[in-house]
Amino acid sequence: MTTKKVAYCFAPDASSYQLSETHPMVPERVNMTHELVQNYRMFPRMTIIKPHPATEEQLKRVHLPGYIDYLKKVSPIATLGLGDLYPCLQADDCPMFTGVYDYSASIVGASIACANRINHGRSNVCINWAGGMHHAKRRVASGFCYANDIAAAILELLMCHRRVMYVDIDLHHGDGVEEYFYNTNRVMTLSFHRFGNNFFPGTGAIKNSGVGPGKDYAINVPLQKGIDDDQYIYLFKNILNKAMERFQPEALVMQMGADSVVGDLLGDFNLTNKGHASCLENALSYNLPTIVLGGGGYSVKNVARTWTLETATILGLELDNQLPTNSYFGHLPEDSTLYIPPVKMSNSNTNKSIRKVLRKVTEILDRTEI
Ligand code: ZLS
Ligand code: CA
Ligand code: ZN
Repeated sequence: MTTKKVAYCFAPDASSYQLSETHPMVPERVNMTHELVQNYRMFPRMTIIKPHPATEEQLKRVHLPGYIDYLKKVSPIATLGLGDLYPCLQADDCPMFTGVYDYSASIVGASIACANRINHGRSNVCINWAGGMHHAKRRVASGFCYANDIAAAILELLMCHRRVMYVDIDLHHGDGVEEYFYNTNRVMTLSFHRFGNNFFPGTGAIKNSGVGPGKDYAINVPLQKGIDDDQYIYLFKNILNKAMERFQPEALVMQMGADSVVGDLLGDFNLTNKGHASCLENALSYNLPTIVLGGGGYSVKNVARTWTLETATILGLELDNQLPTNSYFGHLPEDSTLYIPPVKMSNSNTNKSIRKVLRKVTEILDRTEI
């Protein structure tokens, strides 16, 4: 049984926006998760927090002031889906939309609220499923991410913690977060991601492992299509264990992008949501103060299933496979269950290639000193 003090940060305003008519990023998935978590009766077991939006000053700690001014200025008049008329935003992936500033500020505000709870020792684990926007850069939006809530939360944690570990199991490389902390040894970034053939964002090779004092503190784990639970969990546990041993962090930030789960609209991994959640369970076993964030995830019902299961994992609860009644899932058999099974598909990762990745990453970690 868990004895962790858990806080759940929820900003309803962050989930009410639409990036464009056809955009795969659907903020509503956070409301779906919220309703399932509520209907599984988990709320009495956590402190529910309604965060404030980030202030302009807080946003400008992680972004170029001109970029934030620009987001604020265009935000009220932007038309749905006219992204390519604007600079700083990457065409189709990051369209300008009405409320883009408020949307970004509320996500960042929620992740900062998590960091503050951790800093004051009020919670051991703090959740923000709307967060995890790992591609946003100092001066530009990228990959569906407008403001980097993760970098903002890590900066806050660094005020009270000597070393912060960042672990990213989103399907995509956590390039934005890596870039913010690429030259420091106070943050270790560890991303597992689909890599090769220019798969977005194209960065995250093993050999790119940091610069200056940050050399060997940016850890990348490139993977191919079809990876299964056994291979992923094997790599995750062994790499995290080694990283924890070498780096001895005082706080942990988990990016739980659910696009690495089987059946994702943009992904082709074969992880079940139980496998995905077991990575979180393993990370929590280090008993560090931890922020748990969302991220990608484009088959929205699977995202809600995964983050609901993970909320239960944090609370140390077992959930019934039968989903409780809710307003998003219908009555079809495939809509009635929580657990997502693997599928039969080709797997381009061999056990040999997995062992090779582990060996190369271990070589880098073995060079780190604290
Ligand atoms: O990690 O692959 C790309 C860039 C492009 C190809 C797609 N076109 C539209 C733009 C240029 C090279 N972008 C990726 C971004 C993936 C971001 C992942 C975010 C995260 O999960 C964290 C939250 C991409 N893959 C798929 C799309 N973009 C994409 C698919 C469908 C659409 C609709 C809306 C927009 C245009 C049509 C779009 C993008
Ligand atoms: Ca990742
Ligand atoms: Zn992703």
